[in-house]
Amino acid sequence: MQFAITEEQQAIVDMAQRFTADEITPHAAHWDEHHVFPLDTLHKAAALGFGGIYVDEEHGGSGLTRVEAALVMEAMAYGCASTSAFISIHNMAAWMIDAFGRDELRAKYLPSLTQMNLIASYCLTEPGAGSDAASLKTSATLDGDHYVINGGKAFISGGGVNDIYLVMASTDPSKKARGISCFVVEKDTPGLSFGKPEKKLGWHSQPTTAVLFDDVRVPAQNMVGNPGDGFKIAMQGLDGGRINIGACSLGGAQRCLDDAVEYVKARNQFGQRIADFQNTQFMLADMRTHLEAARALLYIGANKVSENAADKTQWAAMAKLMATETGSRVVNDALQLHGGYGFLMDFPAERFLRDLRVHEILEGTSQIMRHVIGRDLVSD
Ligand code: COS
Repeated sequence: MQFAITEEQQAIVDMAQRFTADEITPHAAHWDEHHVFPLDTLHKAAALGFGGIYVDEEHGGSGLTRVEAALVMEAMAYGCASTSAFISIHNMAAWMIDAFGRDELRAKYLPSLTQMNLIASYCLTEPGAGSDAASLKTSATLDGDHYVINGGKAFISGGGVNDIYLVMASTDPSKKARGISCFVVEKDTPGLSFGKPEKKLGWHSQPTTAVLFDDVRVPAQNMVGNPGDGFKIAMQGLDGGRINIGACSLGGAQRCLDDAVEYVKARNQFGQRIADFQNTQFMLADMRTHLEAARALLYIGANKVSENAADKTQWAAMAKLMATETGSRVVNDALQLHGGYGFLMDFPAERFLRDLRVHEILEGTSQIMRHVIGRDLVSD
């Protein structure tokens, strides 16, 4: 077990932190307030190799591990958790094509995906199939050399703006999870449409919409993997996605902790810096301690996923559970330390509070993480 990051990993962190300081942090509040989708910034991130961090180099990926991916996501989330998470979802979808797609599919899409000239969405959730993802109803029926997709997906990040949709649909409803298959669907395919952008608490730098399928004909060769593989592909995608979302919470929380430290040193009440009250120091101490504990767990989980360990799913779930819940708590405490100012948009804490809240819900709720961890403990 390794506890220190390598020189190469530190160089990647330095690069991601410089990119964040130059290209993300100065604009994040504006993106949030005005709901700006920062496409130029995404292209700049891709130019640094962040569009396919754990995609093979053969098709333009960076060929790195989940540890480096988490380090990059954490660094970018220090500026904007929403934008970092958006890039994470794209990375997850690109990896699914790379890991499970046929050579022609990989060659067709990956060079553009890794540059983020094409951006990908992950489409699993439906209005009636959230935590119970295998109960999805979207169907794909073989008709000659095409599948015809009907149904609808909900809460899709990048809906309407992204170019590629990785869609989980049932090709054999009698088999539930084992009857689900995964397809690449291009945005301009006839019959594909999008709902209105959802109005959300946070994650304002990316649109979220329903994705609707009305007799959408997709070439059979656009299936990722084999018929019936889709649920496992989706779940394996999420193993890594959950690590990245946890890393986004760590990055956002670290930013708020750092801001809080500066604030309490500058703010005077009762004739002294509020940093000099023991209550302030104890709060900061708890924030730092819990954040470092969550970080240690997350990077062990990232390593487990990189190594394809047999228990990687449980570790990814523990990492996400701990990082997202700790992250939100740390941000909430940072906001509290800012007093009334923390409630204003003049300080970033309220934006991070809103952006990090959904990390406890999406890519598997905290309750589903506990289910994944707990059922494994008691299984025979
Ligand atoms: N990696 C590989 N295979 C996996 C897997 C993983 N992480 N998780 C499940 N599978 C496999 C199982 O091994 C099983 O395979 P077999 O049929 O060969 O036995 C199959 O997939 C079905 O799994 P399971 O029986 O666990 O399915 P459940 O319906 O019980 O669902 C949960 C499992 C609840 C864990 C799953 O539905 C889930 O993660 N839900 C949350 C969904 C989610 O995160 N949504 C967010 C979407 S992105 S915002």
